[in-house]
Amino acid sequence: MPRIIIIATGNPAKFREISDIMGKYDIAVRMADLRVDVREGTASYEENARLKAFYVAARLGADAFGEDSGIEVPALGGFPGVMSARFIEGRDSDRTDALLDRMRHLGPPDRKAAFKACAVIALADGTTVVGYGELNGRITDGPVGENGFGYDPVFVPDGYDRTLAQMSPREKNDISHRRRAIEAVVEKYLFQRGVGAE
Ligand code: ITT
Repeated sequence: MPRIIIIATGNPAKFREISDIMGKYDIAVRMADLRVDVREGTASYEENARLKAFYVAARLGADAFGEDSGIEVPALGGFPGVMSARFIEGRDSDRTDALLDRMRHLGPPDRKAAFKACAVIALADGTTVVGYGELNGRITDGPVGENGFGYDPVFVPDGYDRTLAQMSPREKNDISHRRRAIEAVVEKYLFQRGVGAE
């Protein structure tokens, strides 16, 4: 019987990526069938990931996975960071346009950016494990590509000449911040549970 982890996200695109990335482990994932009603803070990805995971673990009495992520532009002081989903209301494309607008005056050296993710698994016994991931790259002048979600159409990873939205889901999942955070947290989780120890 695989272990079951409930995924505390309201974002179906994120859930698909998490589910694909976790596919290589002997873990079954389910999207939480409740609204993850947490007020996300501004302090850190980890704080928000913990809030989401604990919310679901406490209500469902099961091991739960929460993830918080964002994109950071060093030339803008790390903006939008933890506020990536919320710095203006509207759709993903509105926020992408707003970011491009703020970067209009910036040349190539200042267009460096990084996706960051923190993943937390809250265990039904009240303990937690945490993993981080990062993907470095640059922001384009305009959106290109149809795949993925969020800022994918404006982000080209280092070493590539295509945006994440021009890549297949598998290509993105091979290199993403989310993959790195998930691998880090799941390996600790399995080790702690006495499965797959090195
Ligand atoms: P949940 O909180 O319900 O998990 P969410 O979409 O609100 O879903 P976050 O609060 O973690 O997720 O916000 C993440 C923000 O960063 C959001 O604006 C995303 O579009 C963006 N983001 C994170 N990872 C991304 C990725 O892989 N590709 C594109 N954008 C991403």
